[in-house]
Amino acid sequence: MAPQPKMPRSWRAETKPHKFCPGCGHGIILKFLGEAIDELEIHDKVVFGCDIGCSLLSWDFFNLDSVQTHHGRTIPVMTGIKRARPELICIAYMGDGGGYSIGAQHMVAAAARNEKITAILANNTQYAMTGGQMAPTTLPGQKTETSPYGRDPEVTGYPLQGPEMVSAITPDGAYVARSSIGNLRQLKAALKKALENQINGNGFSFVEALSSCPTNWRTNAKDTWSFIENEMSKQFKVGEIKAPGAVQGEVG
Ligand SMILES: Cc1ncc(C[n+]2csc(CCOP(=O)(O)OP(=O)(O)O)c2C)c(N)n1
Ligand code: SF4
Ligand SMILES: [Mg+2]
Repeated sequence: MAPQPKMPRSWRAETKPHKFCPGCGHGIILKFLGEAIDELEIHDKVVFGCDIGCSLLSWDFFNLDSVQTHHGRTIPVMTGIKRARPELICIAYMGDGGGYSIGAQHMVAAAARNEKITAILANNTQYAMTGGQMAPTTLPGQKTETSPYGRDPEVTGYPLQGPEMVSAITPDGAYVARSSIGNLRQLKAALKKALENQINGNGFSFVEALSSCPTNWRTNAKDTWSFIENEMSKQFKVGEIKAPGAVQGEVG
């Protein structure tokens, strides 16, 4: 008999194989989110919310209470659920367009208020679901459908440093990190710490994960990894940025 894939307990097996393209980072991030939920044994308490964008393909990904929201509105929906039922563990999962562009005001407001939810954002440097348009995270010189000659920072600015922004506006108690699908141990450690921060009732928890989109980047496996490791990681520094009572430094 062929070996069976080992799935986190929190995954919904009957919806696998999942709907993301081959090589997509979303599935990798959600695998380690699932493992973190398993290890913390919080299945009965978690409410998973996903945004519009390719993150919406996770609406039936987990065997957990799940809700799919309008574009950019996952943070306020999960904030509402958390305020009504503080004993629940509320996770808002979104893309860089959802969190830093159309939903930027919600990210800023929730961070400033230190809402006790966990926001997880997949940064793939563009609006993937709609065909690869420029996003706040698009790298200088990066070609997209709406920057065919490469992003010119003189005209459209430099990439938004989301975790650094969230770190600057959150009060004590917040947990903020940037991780990457290029460093799985660090990614899982950051996701687990973000959930623990909510379990402990400390404040807003935020993890940005550098993610891949080979479909819109039009890259093979080698070039996909090279873009993450050599281009994205230079622009976006991976590591823990803020943690209650911790010395600032690398996660995991
Ligand atoms: C209010 C609204 N505006 C625009 C859209 C069109 N739209 C759907 S997905 C998307 C971009 C998603 O990009 P991102 O949030 O980065 O997620 P990704 O697909 O890259 O994972 C846009 C602009 C929409 N669905 N709703
Ligand atoms: S278009 Fe990109 S982000 Fe969307 S599922 Fe495919 S690889 Fe993933
Ligand atoms: Mg995106």
